[in-house]
Amino acid sequence: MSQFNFIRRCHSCGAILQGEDAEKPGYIDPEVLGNLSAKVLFCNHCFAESKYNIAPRSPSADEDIALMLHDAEASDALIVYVVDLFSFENSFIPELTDIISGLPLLVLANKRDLLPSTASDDELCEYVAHRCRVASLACKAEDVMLVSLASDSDVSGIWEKIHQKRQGHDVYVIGASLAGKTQLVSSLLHNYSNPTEEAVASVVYPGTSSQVMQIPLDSSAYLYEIPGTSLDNNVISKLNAHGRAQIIPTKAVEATEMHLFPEQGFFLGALARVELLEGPKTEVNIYVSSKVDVVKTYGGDNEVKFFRRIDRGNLVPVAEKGTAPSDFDAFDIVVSEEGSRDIGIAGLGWFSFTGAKQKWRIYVLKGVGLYASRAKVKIHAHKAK
Ligand SMILES: Nc1nc2c(ncn2[C@@H]2O[C@H](COP(=O)(O)OP(=O)(O)O)[C@@H](O)[C@H]2O)c(=O)[nH]1
Ligand SMILES: [Mg+2]
Repeated sequence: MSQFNFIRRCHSCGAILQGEDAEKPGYIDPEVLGNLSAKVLFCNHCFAESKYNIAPRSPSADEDIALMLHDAEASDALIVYVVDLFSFENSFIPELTDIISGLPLLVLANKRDLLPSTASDDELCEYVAHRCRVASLACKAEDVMLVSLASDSDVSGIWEKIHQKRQGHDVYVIGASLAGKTQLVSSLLHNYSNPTEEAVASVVYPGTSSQVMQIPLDSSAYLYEIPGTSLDNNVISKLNAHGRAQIIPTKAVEATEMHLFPEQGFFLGALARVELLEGPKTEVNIYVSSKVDVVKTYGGDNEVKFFRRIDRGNLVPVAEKGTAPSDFDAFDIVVSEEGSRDIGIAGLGWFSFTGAKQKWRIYVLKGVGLYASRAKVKIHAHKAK
């Protein structure tokens, strides 16, 4: 008599599931495959593609950058870390910060012009240093300089700090893509006289296939501008050029104030949704580019309202892959700290409030990073002047 064997296949791609060869299609952990009571199974590849809520994402590390940073470590180089003050909290990459954690550090917190002028500079430096320490970099407020590289023409203070801190060693300029590294290097070159016979050049960094800018500092040391780290956990990576232009502010962000009772919340364009699930009436200040729609919600079925607005073209910006509930991750954040707090969404902005045991639910495009932190701009600072 013929025998029919039950073949288990991936519910998403249809590959025949197998637990032997991780390189071949249909691979699944053998213990999961052995679970006969599971009716629906996904191969590891499809599971990773469709996963929800495993953890807010870190950006991915690049091998060439790791190799360059190992050189920096071996030569006791100064690390000049350029960050975009508007949005840098999710850009640290543990594999890379581990390599440089023992090196001298100068953090250039760029795009100061995008933050309210009423925010205190001292508090911003302390905030940046704190976020660096959370990312395991030894950093004090004195190691942070607030700058607006696009508009400041005088970078002599930066050169001075670099020479003072590098102690004759090399300098590596690092940071996420779009933080302002190229802007920094071109501003530095305007204020540079070459003390050597060697030219400033764009070279292939030894042992890698990456092109880097190399500026001679003396007969044995260089400043290198190394490639930017990825923004793949940033909203920017989910948008086309038009959407990017909408989420990147062009002037200081102004707080949108809102008072929320439980069940109320807001949409941030078609890119994120925030709901106050539990807690007292809470005042929030929302900081996003002025081109992002901020819409208050009053409870009821926000999901239906959100996608209906998107369908009608009534909520901008919109991500192409952001028009169905399955395109979003959801996270619950319970705030246990008191004082001025922020919850931020990588690349899009943040909202601040006074911590009082609130429970928030945040929906973000899949793969976009979130953070909860002490406040970058204290809750009433924008009213100070
Ligand atoms: N608002 C503002 N934008 C800046 C500033 N510095 C750089 N940018 C912009 O940020 C973007 C990325 O700068 P770039 O130097 O190419 O970054 P890189 O990827 O780190 O090299 C460019 O569009 C710059 O015009 C600044 O101080 N303020
Ligand atoms: Mg660049």
